[in-house]
Amino acid sequence: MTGKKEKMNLSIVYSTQQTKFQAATFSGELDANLAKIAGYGYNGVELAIRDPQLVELVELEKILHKYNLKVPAIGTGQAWGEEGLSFTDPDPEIRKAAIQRIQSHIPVAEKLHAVIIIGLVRGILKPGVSHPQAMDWLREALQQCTSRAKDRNVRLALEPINRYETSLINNVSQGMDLISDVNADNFGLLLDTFHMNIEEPQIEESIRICGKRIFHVHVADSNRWYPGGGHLDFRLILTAIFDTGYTGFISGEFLPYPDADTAALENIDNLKLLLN
Ligand code: LER
Ligand code: MN
Repeated sequence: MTGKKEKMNLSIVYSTQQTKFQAATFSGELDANLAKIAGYGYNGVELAIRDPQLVELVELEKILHKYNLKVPAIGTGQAWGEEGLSFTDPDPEIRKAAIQRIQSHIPVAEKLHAVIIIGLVRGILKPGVSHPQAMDWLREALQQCTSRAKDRNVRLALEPINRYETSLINNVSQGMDLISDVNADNFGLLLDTFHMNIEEPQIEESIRICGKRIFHVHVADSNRWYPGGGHLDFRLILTAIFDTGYTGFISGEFLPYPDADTAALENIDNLKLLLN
């Protein structure tokens, strides 16, 4: 593999609260799950956190330290999924609450050296809201959040998400346009291979276009199973990612099929095999 990484940083999504989101492979008892994740060979865990107020940070750090796990990224989509908070809601109070919620992640992200993910908290196009209006709200919200995060050296990564989940930023080209509009060094993209397979004309070319703006990566196969469970070519995809100079984590976000443990093991086995 050109652009080969000697040691791939591998993480997997863990939800700190119960969630309806099906592709959070692990959720539930913290210590037991992090023990499992580390035992499988992962060196990181991506934390899905609905509200940082609900997280016992000292306890969390203790357990992360015990299992020698890093936290590359914090997922925030449950604020949308469970509470309906979004940057583009027609109700200004909801938009304000969404901005405050994302800003409340900044101290935790700073402590854990994690990127804050902007997934569905950007919202969907609600009835009565025009696309240009939603994009204005989105840009303003991101400017407020990135400028607050900058003081703490925290980065934000917006995830292009496929058209069946939102109509706001589905692909890399729209994401890169938003990056130039927001105009902040600490704002980049999270590339998710499941969404890319639906939306990108050519996955490796889109990865190349992002270059240094790749702040985080989610892997799932074409059917959102673990890599190897579908028909994506992860050798080509990982090569393109590492060729940009990316040294961050490759984070598994896939369905817990046939079960969470098998999926986590298959992911790590299959990705490590690509290095040999
Ligand atoms: C979250 O990372 C994601 O990929 C979305 O599909 C969530 O709805
Ligand atoms: Mn994702």
